[in-house]
Amino acid sequence: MKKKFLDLGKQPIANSFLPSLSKKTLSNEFFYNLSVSFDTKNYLVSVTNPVNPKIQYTNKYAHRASESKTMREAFKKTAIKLKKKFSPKKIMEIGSNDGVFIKNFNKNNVIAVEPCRNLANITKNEFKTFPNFWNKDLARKIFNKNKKVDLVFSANTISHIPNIKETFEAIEFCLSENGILVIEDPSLKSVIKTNSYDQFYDEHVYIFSALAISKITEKYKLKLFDIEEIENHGGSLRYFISKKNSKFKITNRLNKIIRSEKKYGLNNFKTFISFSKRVKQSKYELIQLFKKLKDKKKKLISYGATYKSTTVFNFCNIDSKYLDYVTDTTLNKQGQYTPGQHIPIISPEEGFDNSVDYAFLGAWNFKKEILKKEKDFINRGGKFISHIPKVRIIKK
Ligand code: JHZ
Repeated sequence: MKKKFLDLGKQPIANSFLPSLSKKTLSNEFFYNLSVSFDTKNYLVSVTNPVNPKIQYTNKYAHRASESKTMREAFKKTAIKLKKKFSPKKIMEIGSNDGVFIKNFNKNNVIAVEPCRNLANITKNEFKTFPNFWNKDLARKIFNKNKKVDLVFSANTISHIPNIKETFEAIEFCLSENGILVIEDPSLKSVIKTNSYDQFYDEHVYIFSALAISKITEKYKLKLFDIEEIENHGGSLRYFISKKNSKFKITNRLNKIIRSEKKYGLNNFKTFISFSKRVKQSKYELIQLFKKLKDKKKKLISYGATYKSTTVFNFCNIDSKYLDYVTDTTLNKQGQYTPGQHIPIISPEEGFDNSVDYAFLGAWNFKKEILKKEKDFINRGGKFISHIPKVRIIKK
């Protein structure tokens, strides 16, 4: 049974940056009610009413996975590791974005699936790219009885697809006998532990746990046999999945993580109710801090026009009254406005200057990279603010 535990209010599509604030653009802005539920049977946490993927993954999709050094390095490291461990001959990535992962493989061995045309266009000349949504029809188009894949990789994508049954059945269909599926997605335990409620937005239909993925895979003739805790995006899990009757044996570290999730209460509705209370407190504290700084006539901006910030700004009603603008390195976000609260987005070159007193870390998942990069800002007395894991001004 699905039980609702968190209400994040009226939200726009997290990636629907606005090109202008014209009447027409504003009147077309789409909003929906974002709430989050827990399925007591499958231990699955999901957005209660997912949005239609066709309005999310368009030819204007803004996120570029290769925009941060941290992620470029992480994908490279992962590719090397997977090559060494599984020696896959044929590889497919579902949700290949701008090619940050596949570019670490021989182009003749790779198939890319990416429904956002603007992103698929980036990889299509070098890699065999299908500009389609992942489903059974596409799986049948690419593969047949004899042609199968040894490694399916998918980072921050499987959790975005509402139809779990179709997704996993299509993957099971195309895996070779001992082929493996490797998925990376934010970990539910990290989200709850660090109070990162902003990991909930329209695209994150699911926030998975090992408990949930092991139940899901069982249903679709698959087997979760191993897992790794990784640092990506504030704490993610990398799941290793194979066909049910593959040679792979369930590892001790998987059993250990499942035990620790149970101990933490990820199979218990009460855990989510107390999380929801902490989220309300976080909202209150963030608004209080922003108000206090504005009363002192400080200049506040936000650093990184993330999708996560869409949730924070709309949940907490943070607009240009508090934040002068948001800086972001992504070219196609610059010159646009944030979804729902309409804060201008500009380049760091233009906006991250001496006039800034406080910068809210919208991209808190890259805190290490950003603090290292912005030493000058910190040395001249500039301060970063984060709401993760607690609302605070970051001390040096
Ligand atoms: P970042 C997206 O979420 C969407 P977002 C998606 N649904 C998902 O799951 C995750 O990614 C993985 C900028 N930046 O990665 C670049 C700077 O300006 O946290 C990005 O626009 N300066 C697929 O949007 C943004 O911040 C910097 O120094 O929440 C970071 O976005 C750095 C490091 C980043 O993902």
